[in-house]
Amino acid sequence: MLLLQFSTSHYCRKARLALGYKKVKYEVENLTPGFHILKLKPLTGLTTVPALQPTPEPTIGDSTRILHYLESHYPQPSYTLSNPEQNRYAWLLEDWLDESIGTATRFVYYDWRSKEGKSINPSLSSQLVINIVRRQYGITPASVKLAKERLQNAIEVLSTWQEKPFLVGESFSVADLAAAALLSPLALIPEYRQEYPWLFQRIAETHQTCGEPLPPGLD
Ligand SMILES: N[C@@H](CCC(=O)N[C@@H](CS)C(=O)NCC(=O)O)C(=O)O
Repeated sequence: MLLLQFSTSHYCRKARLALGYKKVKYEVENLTPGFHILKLKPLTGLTTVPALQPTPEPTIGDSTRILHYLESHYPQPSYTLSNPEQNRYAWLLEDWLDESIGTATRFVYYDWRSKEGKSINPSLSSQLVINIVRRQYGITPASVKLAKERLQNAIEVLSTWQEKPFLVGESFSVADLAAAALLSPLALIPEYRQEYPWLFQRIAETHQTCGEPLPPGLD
Protein backbone atom coordinates (compact mmCIF):
# COMPACT_ATOMS: atom_id res chain seq x y z
CA MET A 1 0.00 0.00 0.00
CA LEU A 2 1.37 3.41 -0.99
CA LEU A 3 0.48 6.81 0.51
CA LEU A 4 1.01 9.73 -1.85
CA GLN A 5 1.64 12.76 0.33
CA PHE A 6 3.34 16.02 1.17
CA SER A 7 5.42 15.19 4.24
CA THR A 8 4.37 18.38 6.09
CA SER A 9 0.64 18.31 5.29
CA HIS A 10 -1.70 17.94 8.27
CA TYR A 11 -4.25 16.18 6.02
CA CYS A 12 -1.57 13.58 5.19
CA ARG A 13 -0.85 13.28 8.91
CA LYS A 14 -4.54 12.41 9.33
CA ALA A 15 -4.20 9.56 6.83
CA ARG A 16 -0.98 8.35 8.53
CA LEU A 17 -2.69 8.37 11.94
CA ALA A 18 -5.47 6.18 10.52
CA LEU A 19 -3.00 3.78 8.87
CA GLY A 20 -1.01 3.62 12.10
CA TYR A 21 -4.10 3.02 14.23
CA LYS A 22 -5.08 0.14 11.95
CA LYS A 23 -1.47 -1.14 11.98
CA VAL A 24 -1.50 -1.31 8.18
CA LYS A 25 1.92 -1.55 6.56
CA TYR A 26 2.47 1.14 3.94
CA GLU A 27 5.10 3.12 2.13
CA VAL A 28 5.07 6.80 1.34
CA GLU A 29 5.84 8.72 -1.81
CA ASN A 30 6.53 12.40 -1.14
CA LEU A 31 5.24 14.46 -4.04
CA THR A 32 6.67 17.82 -5.04
CA PRO A 33 4.12 20.62 -4.55
CA GLY A 34 3.16 22.04 -7.93
CA PHE A 35 4.10 18.91 -9.86
CA HIS A 36 1.80 16.80 -7.65
CA ILE A 37 -1.18 17.65 -9.87
CA LEU A 38 0.34 15.83 -12.87
CA LYS A 39 0.43 12.61 -10.86
CA LEU A 40 -2.80 12.96 -8.87
CA LYS A 41 -5.33 14.29 -11.37
CA PRO A 42 -5.30 11.22 -13.64
CA LEU A 43 -5.45 8.90 -10.60
CA THR A 44 -8.18 10.49 -8.46
CA GLY A 45 -9.58 13.42 -10.43
CA LEU A 46 -8.54 15.58 -7.44
CA THR A 47 -5.52 17.84 -7.05
CA THR A 48 -4.95 17.28 -3.34
CA VAL A 49 -2.96 14.89 -1.18
CA PRO A 50 -3.30 12.52 0.58
CA ALA A 51 -4.13 9.72 -1.85
CA LEU A 52 -3.88 6.04 -1.01
CA GLN A 53 -2.96 3.32 -3.50
CA PRO A 54 -4.09 -0.02 -2.10
CA THR A 55 -3.01 -2.08 -5.13
CA PRO A 56 -4.69 -3.62 -7.03
CA GLU A 57 -7.69 -1.45 -6.15
CA PRO A 58 -8.03 2.07 -7.59
CA THR A 59 -6.36 5.05 -5.88
CA ILE A 60 -8.42 6.74 -3.17
CA GLY A 61 -8.23 10.52 -2.99
CA ASP A 62 -9.30 12.59 0.06
CA SER A 63 -8.45 11.77 3.67
CA THR A 64 -12.07 11.18 4.75
CA ARG A 65 -12.52 8.57 2.02
CA ILE A 66 -9.24 6.97 3.09
CA LEU A 67 -10.60 6.69 6.66
CA HIS A 68 -13.79 5.03 5.36
CA TYR A 69 -11.80 2.67 3.14
CA LEU A 70 -9.53 1.59 6.02
CA GLU A 71 -12.48 1.01 8.37
CA SER A 72 -14.25 -1.21 5.85
CA HIS A 73 -11.13 -3.21 4.82
CA TYR A 74 -9.38 -3.35 8.22
CA PRO A 75 -12.25 -3.39 10.74
CA GLN A 76 -10.04 -4.06 13.79
CA PRO A 77 -9.10 -2.07 15.74
CA SER A 78 -12.19 -0.06 14.97
CA TYR A 79 -12.81 3.66 15.09
CA THR A 80 -16.57 3.15 14.68
CA LEU A 81 -18.52 3.85 17.87
CA SER A 82 -21.03 1.18 18.89
CA ASN A 83 -23.77 3.74 19.59
CA PRO A 84 -25.04 4.73 16.10
CA GLU A 85 -26.01 8.26 17.17
CA GLN A 86 -22.58 8.91 18.71
CA ASN A 87 -20.95 7.40 15.63
CA ARG A 88 -22.89 9.76 13.35
CA TYR A 89 -21.79 12.69 15.55
CA ALA A 90 -18.13 11.55 15.41
CA TRP A 91 -18.25 11.52 11.57
CA LEU A 92 -19.97 14.90 11.60
CA LEU A 93 -17.13 16.31 13.72
CA GLU A 94 -14.65 14.64 11.36
CA ASP A 95 -16.23 16.35 8.37
CA TRP A 96 -16.33 19.75 10.09
CA LEU A 97 -12.73 19.42 11.24
CA ASP A 98 -11.73 18.44 7.72
CA GLU A 99 -13.66 21.03 5.75
CA SER A 100 -13.55 24.02 8.08
CA ILE A 101 -11.03 23.69 10.89
CA GLY A 102 -8.15 22.14 8.92
CA THR A 103 -8.35 25.15 6.59
CA ALA A 104 -8.48 27.60 9.51
CA THR A 105 -5.38 25.93 11.00
CA ARG A 106 -3.58 26.32 7.65
CA PHE A 107 -4.45 30.05 7.49
CA VAL A 108 -3.29 30.77 11.05
CA TYR A 109 -0.16 28.60 10.73
CA TYR A 110 1.13 30.11 7.46
CA ASP A 111 0.32 33.63 8.66
CA TRP A 112 2.38 32.94 11.81
CA ARG A 113 5.22 31.39 9.77
CA SER A 114 5.48 34.61 7.76
CA LYS A 115 5.67 36.75 10.93
CA GLU A 116 6.64 35.69 14.48
CA GLY A 117 7.35 32.14 13.29
CA LYS A 118 9.78 33.24 10.57
CA SER A 119 12.68 32.01 12.72
CA ILE A 120 11.55 28.37 12.20
CA ASN A 121 13.12 28.68 8.75
CA PRO A 122 14.12 32.21 7.75
CA SER A 123 15.71 31.08 4.46
CA LEU A 124 14.58 32.87 1.32
CA SER A 125 13.39 29.62 -0.26
CA SER A 126 11.19 28.76 2.74
CA GLN A 127 9.69 32.27 2.86
CA LEU A 128 9.09 32.07 -0.89
CA VAL A 129 7.14 28.81 -0.47
CA ILE A 130 5.15 30.34 2.40
CA ASN A 131 4.28 33.34 0.23
CA ILE A 132 3.17 31.08 -2.62
CA VAL A 133 0.97 29.11 -0.22
CA ARG A 134 -0.51 32.33 1.21
CA ARG A 135 -1.36 33.54 -2.29
CA GLN A 136 -2.66 30.12 -3.44
CA TYR A 137 -5.12 29.84 -0.55
CA GLY A 138 -6.05 33.55 -0.31
CA ILE A 139 -4.48 33.99 3.14
CA THR A 140 -5.08 37.67 3.91
CA PRO A 141 -5.37 39.61 7.22
CA ALA A 142 -9.18 39.40 6.98
CA SER A 143 -9.25 35.66 6.26
CA VAL A 144 -6.72 35.00 9.06
CA LYS A 145 -8.94 36.94 11.52
CA LEU A 146 -11.91 34.78 10.53
CA ALA A 147 -9.80 31.63 10.81
CA LYS A 148 -8.67 32.61 14.34
CA GLU A 149 -12.32 33.08 15.39
CA ARG A 150 -13.20 29.73 13.87
CA LEU A 151 -10.35 28.04 15.77
CA GLN A 152 -11.47 29.65 19.02
CA ASN A 153 -14.92 28.17 18.56
CA ALA A 154 -13.43 24.80 17.59
CA ILE A 155 -11.29 24.65 20.72
CA GLU A 156 -14.42 25.28 22.82
CA VAL A 157 -16.25 22.46 21.02
CA LEU A 158 -13.26 20.16 21.59
CA SER A 159 -12.97 21.06 25.28
CA THR A 160 -14.59 17.67 26.06
CA TRP A 161 -10.95 16.53 25.76
CA GLN A 162 -10.23 18.30 29.05
CA GLU A 163 -12.37 15.83 30.97
CA LYS A 164 -11.83 12.61 29.03
CA PRO A 165 -9.54 11.22 26.34
CA PHE A 166 -12.33 10.76 23.77
CA LEU A 167 -14.28 13.54 22.07
CA VAL A 168 -17.36 11.37 21.52
CA GLY A 169 -18.55 8.40 23.59
CA GLU A 170 -16.16 6.20 25.51
CA SER A 171 -13.73 5.02 22.86
CA PHE A 172 -11.40 6.28 20.15
CA SER A 173 -13.15 7.66 17.08
CA VAL A 174 -12.51 9.52 13.84
CA ALA A 175 -13.24 12.76 15.73
CA ASP A 176 -10.15 12.22 17.95
CA LEU A 177 -8.07 11.25 14.95
CA ALA A 178 -9.12 14.23 12.80
CA ALA A 179 -8.74 16.75 15.64
CA ALA A 180 -5.25 15.48 16.53
CA ALA A 181 -4.05 15.78 12.93
CA LEU A 182 -5.78 18.93 11.80
CA LEU A 183 -4.92 21.05 14.85
CA SER A 184 -1.35 19.71 15.12
CA PRO A 185 0.34 22.64 13.27
CA LEU A 186 -0.74 24.91 16.17
CA ALA A 187 1.76 23.07 18.40
CA LEU A 188 4.48 25.41 17.13
CA ILE A 189 2.57 28.58 18.04
CA PRO A 190 3.39 29.68 21.64
CA GLU A 191 0.02 31.41 22.32
CA TYR A 192 -1.94 28.22 21.66
CA ARG A 193 0.56 26.07 23.59
CA GLN A 194 0.34 28.32 26.64
CA GLU A 195 -3.43 28.73 26.62
CA TYR A 196 -4.48 25.15 25.82
CA PRO A 197 -1.94 22.67 27.28
CA TRP A 198 -4.68 19.99 27.48
CA LEU A 199 -5.24 20.21 23.71
CA PHE A 200 -1.61 19.38 22.96
CA GLN A 201 -1.55 16.63 25.56
CA ARG A 202 -4.45 14.92 23.75
CA ILE A 203 -2.83 15.49 20.36
CA ALA A 204 0.35 13.82 21.66
CA GLU A 205 -1.61 10.92 23.23
CA THR A 206 -3.49 10.33 19.97
CA HIS A 207 -0.19 10.17 18.06
CA GLN A 208 1.07 7.61 20.59
CA THR A 209 -2.13 5.55 20.22
CA CYS A 210 -1.60 5.54 16.45
CA GLY A 211 2.15 4.88 16.59
CA GLU A 212 2.86 8.05 14.62
CA PRO A 213 5.85 10.29 15.44
CA LEU A 214 4.84 13.48 17.25
CA PRO A 215 4.32 16.63 15.16
CA PRO A 216 6.83 19.50 15.18
CA GLY A 217 6.63 21.38 18.46
CA LEU A 218 5.63 18.28 20.44
CA ASP A 219 8.58 16.10 19.40
N1 LIG B 1 -10.31 17.61 2.20
C1 LIG B 1 -9.05 17.19 1.63
C2 LIG B 1 -8.03 18.33 1.81
C3 LIG B 1 -6.61 17.95 1.40
C4 LIG B 1 -5.74 19.17 1.19
O1 LIG B 1 -6.18 20.33 1.30
N2 LIG B 1 -4.47 18.90 0.86
C5 LIG B 1 -3.52 19.97 0.55
C6 LIG B 1 -2.24 19.75 1.34
S1 LIG B 1 -2.50 20.10 3.06
C7 LIG B 1 -3.14 19.89 -0.90
O2 LIG B 1 -2.96 18.82 -1.44
N3 LIG B 1 -2.98 21.05 -1.54
C8 LIG B 1 -2.49 21.14 -2.90
C9 LIG B 1 -3.49 21.71 -3.85
O3 LIG B 1 -4.58 22.15 -3.41
O4 LIG B 1 -3.16 21.73 -5.04
C10 LIG B 1 -8.62 15.90 2.33
O5 LIG B 1 -9.10 15.66 3.43
O6 LIG B 1 -7.88 15.10 1.74
